[in-house]
Amino acid sequence: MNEEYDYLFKLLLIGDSGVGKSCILLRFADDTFSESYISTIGVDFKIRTLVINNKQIKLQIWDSAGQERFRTLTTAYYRSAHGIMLVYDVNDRETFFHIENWLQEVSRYAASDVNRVLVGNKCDILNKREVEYETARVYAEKLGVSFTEASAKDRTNIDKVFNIMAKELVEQLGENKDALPIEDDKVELSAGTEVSNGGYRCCGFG
Ligand SMILES: Nc1nc2c(ncn2[C@@H]2O[C@H](COP(=O)(O)OP(=O)(O)O)[C@@H](O)[C@H]2O)c(=O)[nH]1
Ligand SMILES: [Mg+2]
Repeated sequence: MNEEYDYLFKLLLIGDSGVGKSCILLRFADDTFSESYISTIGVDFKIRTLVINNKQIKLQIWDSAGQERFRTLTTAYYRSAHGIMLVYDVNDRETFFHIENWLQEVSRYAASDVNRVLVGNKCDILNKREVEYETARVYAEKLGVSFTEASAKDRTNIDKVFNIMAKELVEQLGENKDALPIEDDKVELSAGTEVSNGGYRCCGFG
């Protein structure tokens, strides 16, 4: 098994269906984009490694893969997550209002010290905006979380949001990487599922 990393972080993408979570993941991990809905069954993750301050940061990023539509994400999905990306669509105010609900889920199921970032996706669309940048920025400030607008379509800030999360997580942990609750993931990864460029894998759910 390839152990050539200094940190392994498990990240989750959550938010309403259609906001672009799967596209964000595909853009970040594979640098591709699809105009259609990306529907998959079960829960999928992709891997990408970043280098920050000469440290190899391996990100295992999970996509809720349609389960969010039925609100059936539970402890199994949130378990052992280090960071959670809360995504809304800047052109759909409902998806922004629902961030509040997603935050409740996070506090119910995720670790209390989980890192959270707010991402307003689809900022490439210019004429349909329903959530002002400033509104979201102030909201994020109140929550004490980082905020970025992004576009999976034209690549704006996609690397940046993952870099922000990774940096915050490293800072949060300091050098104490033994504290990472990654035992479950290690078992799965050693079963031959790890692909350095991020192979998709369906793991079932629950
Ligand atoms: N214009 C634009 N469309 C996007 C962007 N990200 C995703 N989409 C589109 O939004 C739809 C839903 O995307 P998807 O990733 O499946 O959303 P999910 O349900 O949150 O995973 C698809 O038609 C995508 O092509 C973006 O940054 N800009
Ligand atoms: Mg999806």
